[in-house]
Amino acid sequence: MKTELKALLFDVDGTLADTERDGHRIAFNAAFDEYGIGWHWDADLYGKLLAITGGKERMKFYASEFLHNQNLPDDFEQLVPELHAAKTRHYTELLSTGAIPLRPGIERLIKEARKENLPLAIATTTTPDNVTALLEHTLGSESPDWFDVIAAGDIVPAKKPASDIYDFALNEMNLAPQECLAFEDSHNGILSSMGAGIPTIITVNGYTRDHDFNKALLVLDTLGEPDRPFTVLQGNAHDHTYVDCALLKKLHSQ
Ligand code: XBP
Ligand code: MG
Repeated sequence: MKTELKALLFDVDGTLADTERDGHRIAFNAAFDEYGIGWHWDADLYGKLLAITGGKERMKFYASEFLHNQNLPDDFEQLVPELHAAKTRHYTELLSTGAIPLRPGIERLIKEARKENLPLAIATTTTPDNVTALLEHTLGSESPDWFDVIAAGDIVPAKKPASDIYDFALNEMNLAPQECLAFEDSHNGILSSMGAGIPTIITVNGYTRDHDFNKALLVLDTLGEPDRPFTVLQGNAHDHTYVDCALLKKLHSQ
């Protein structure tokens, strides 16, 4: 017998909102300027750096793989957490201006799931403050409470593509992976969600359109809206034109 759909788990960056190029990247550069270290990540370079999830990990990856650990600021290892705290400050300030909207269909689907008493959770590598800031400035100050679990950042030692953050969220909700659906936007993301055994729906973005999603339940450009249909890139959308709970139940029982 098929299990009932009992929860939806959302990634944040790239899935809830297009935060990377015009959000995180801008905040990293602002922190680099603040500390006068002479680094600048343009949009193309940042796409390559997204191979590594987590801001602190990404800075260390840049230093080792792109700068070959040459001419780094003094005490670089110790500076990374400080730089990252500055980056988080710049990023949350940027979000507070309303600069980054939610992606199409996200608010509608979250509100419909709430009406249907379908539990919600977050599983992300980003810093918890970033999640709260995004939710508060897009869905309102109460909205972090809409999620049974917000699993984020350093709460687990191994970030995506490891499955740890999804394993953590499932454990907190006391649910089996087959009782859930995950929403992701990237290869690292789906490795993590499917590594935890959760069937996954992908909405691609500019940085992830060409990633390998062959194990996904469905790959779309966006979740779509009634007046703004999604484009199906892979899988069967059962003649729906936007993602709602009815479609999710069909996909889940597939
Ligand atoms: C998101 C990330 C994050 C952000 C930065 O990956 O890679 O690292 O870019 O966040 P995913 P912090 O969407 O797969 O969770 O700087 O707060 O670490
Ligand atoms: Mg993501």
